[in-house]
Amino acid sequence: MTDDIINVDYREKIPNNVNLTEDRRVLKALEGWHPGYLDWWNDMGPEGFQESLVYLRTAVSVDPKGWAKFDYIKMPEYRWGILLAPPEENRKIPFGVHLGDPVWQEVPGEYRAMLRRLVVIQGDTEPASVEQQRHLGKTAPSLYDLRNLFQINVEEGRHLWAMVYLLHKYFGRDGRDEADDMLRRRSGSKDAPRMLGAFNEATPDWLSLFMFTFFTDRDGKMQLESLAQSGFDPLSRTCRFMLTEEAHHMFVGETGIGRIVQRTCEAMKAAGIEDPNAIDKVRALGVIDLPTIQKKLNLHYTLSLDLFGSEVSTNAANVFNASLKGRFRETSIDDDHKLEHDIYPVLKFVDGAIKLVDEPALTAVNMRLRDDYTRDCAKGIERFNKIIERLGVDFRLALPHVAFHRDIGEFKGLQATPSGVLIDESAWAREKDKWLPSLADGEFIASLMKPVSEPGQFASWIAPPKVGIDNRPGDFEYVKLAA
Ligand code: BYC
Ligand code: FE
Ligand code: FE
Repeated sequence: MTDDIINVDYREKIPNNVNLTEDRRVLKALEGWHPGYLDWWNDMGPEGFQESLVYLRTAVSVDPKGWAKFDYIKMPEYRWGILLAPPEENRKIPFGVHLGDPVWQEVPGEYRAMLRRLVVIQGDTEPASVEQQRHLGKTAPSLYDLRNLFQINVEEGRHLWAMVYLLHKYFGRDGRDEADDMLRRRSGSKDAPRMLGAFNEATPDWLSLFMFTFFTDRDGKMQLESLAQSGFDPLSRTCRFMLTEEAHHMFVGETGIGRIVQRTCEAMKAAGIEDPNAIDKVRALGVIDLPTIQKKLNLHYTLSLDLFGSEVSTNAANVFNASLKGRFRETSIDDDHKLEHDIYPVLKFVDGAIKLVDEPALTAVNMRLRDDYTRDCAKGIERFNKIIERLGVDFRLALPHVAFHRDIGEFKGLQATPSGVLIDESAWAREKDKWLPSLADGEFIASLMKPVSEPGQFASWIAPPKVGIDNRPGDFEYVKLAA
């Protein structure tokens, strides 16, 4: 592999490993888009911290063994780059009607619209998350957590660049228009909302942030894994590098929730509280009670389930057939990779009951990806349960049933309990505050959200991390706040 593919050229205004200097048309188009991006970052990026020095990693290579460099940097000066994982030699299309053909380096004309739609939807989520999280800096439980939030934010900004590069390079004029629209839509806006449901929801507090990065960034992982299988090689290579960054986002979610759970259990034990449902007593300790953590989990898991689209979907069948978007770990699945005759069991609402129904596997690829996602989530939940068990508290967190609180697909418009029992509207209205965060829960959590900005100090409701970022000591000043 030559060095100019592995290493990133930082002498350029737009760092990249795609040889932009020799691609005048795309370079000019991106330079035209850049000022609008910076305006967007300044308007919609982390509020109140644009002048702070943040200890951030920047990707300087795409070598899996060492691609990041850590340094203090002001976020608006972050070097957002265009980085594609190295090409795999002689890569063949791993699924769909083009199975076995050499991968495409250009967009096949017949699939242009379909592919553009995938790139636009993927791209739209990235700035959306930055917008959703822009207020959280003001209530960070520590400088360590503040830094992690900002690391995620700048990398989601880079993920937007990744998709915008594809739009400018491969989709001509309409690609340029789509890239401009990415900076025009706003999370939660009435007139120009972001495209997918979960990306228009609020992220009001840090428990929500950790749930979001655990559940919604994990949808990102699953979707990127599927797109990394694409027969369109530039998309595949882009997604492969994004996945290396995604791992950190999920780490922040998982350790964040784990540290909150740990702190709550430790505080309960120290105070001699045995009953996890003694909510007022637990809250009086300045920690978040486990039932409230369960409610937040219910909310963010189900919002993220909706991101997989309908269980049975012709859109999904078409993009699979066209060899544009594959399945999770496509190449390790033992089947024909065309799904001409296979079936897949789909949980559906039939004759008033929830039943498993065999569907053509081709139309059920969304369902399959969602099942893979659920398994991945469940493993994480078990790791939380280990913490609770180790600290001797009698409580288990669990994923709710997939029919609970859904707005997309088979269970849209129905009401079900977290264990999957169908109920009517009035029962739902009566009970829902037991299952989803209520106004009062939100107010309680908000009352805990006081910023902590002494190096090495943490808010009452969260345990310190086991290790620092980049092996830094516990009292490291991850963010130097501007005076
Ligand atoms: N909200 O056949 P259907 C990430 C629409 S996250 C609103 O059911 P399809 C990240 C759908 O667009 C990963 N609308 O589903 C995480 C369609 O509308 P049109 C993001 C929805 O198309 C954290 C209609 O319903 N990447 O990276 O098979 C931080 C019928 O669609 C929703 C991707 O999603 C919804 N939830 O699947 C930062 C990958 N669901 O076209 C970043 C690219 C469906 O009829 N996207 N609809 O008007 C896709 O592969 C697919 O578009 C989806 C939907 C899986 C999202
Ligand atoms: Fe992302
Ligand atoms: Fe992410």
